[in-house]
Amino acid sequence: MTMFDLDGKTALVTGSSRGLGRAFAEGLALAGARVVLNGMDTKRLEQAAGELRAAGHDVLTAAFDVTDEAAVVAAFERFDGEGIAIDILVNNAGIQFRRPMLDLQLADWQRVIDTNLTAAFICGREAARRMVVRKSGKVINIGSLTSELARATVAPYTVAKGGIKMLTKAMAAEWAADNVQANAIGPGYMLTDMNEALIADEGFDAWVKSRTPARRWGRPEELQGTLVYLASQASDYVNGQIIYADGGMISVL
Ligand code: GCO
Repeated sequence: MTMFDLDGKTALVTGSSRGLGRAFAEGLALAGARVVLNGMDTKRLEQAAGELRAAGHDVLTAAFDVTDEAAVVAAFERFDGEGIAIDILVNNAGIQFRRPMLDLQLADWQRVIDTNLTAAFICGREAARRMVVRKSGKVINIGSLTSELARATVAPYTVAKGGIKMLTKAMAAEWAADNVQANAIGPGYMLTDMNEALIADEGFDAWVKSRTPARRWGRPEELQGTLVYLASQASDYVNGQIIYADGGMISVL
């Protein structure tokens, strides 16, 4: 089963001081990767790093704003200078902003698009510039059920996640020939702090449980296996795909 082994690989996970990103970093570390945690809150970032190091994992931190092109370029130049080759990039950083479009300000629309979509392009470009030279790399973008289906009040998130699905295909189109595989994961409704308000809403909670064949919310750690698969040799001939880990929600009416 060495095809899933990430020993000797270094993975950068954006937005990984909490939520799904934290679970993704842990999953890659459990498979043997050195992980680079990213976030804007250095206190939270160091706390997450300390927890993973206490569990015996090899962890670095890189605090930069994924929406700031200059900061991303500088971060990758730092990695170059320190001899850190990013073998696996997980474009996870994302925000949610729930508001009907009729009441939505352009600035709020733009903030979500910048963080959830454009940042994946910027970080993907910087990582791939190095991966294509090494003729090896894995890019895993984090989509959503809203990569396929819309829900009222989350338009910018939905548009960004739909873009993530197509950005993944575009990355495959341009980078697969250099042995860089770009794929995506579409999480279902997961028990994360971003969904706290939804989980606490009895009506929404009942809807998720009735609409999901598994009849429950997902746990972040339940995404780790899909991520390790897409980050490992096991998926070397898989390109441009989005794998839904959603309890079956996207597959049924
Ligand atoms: C929402 C939720 C969703 C989920 C997830 C579903 O407001 O509907 O935040 O967007 O988080 O993206 O795949």
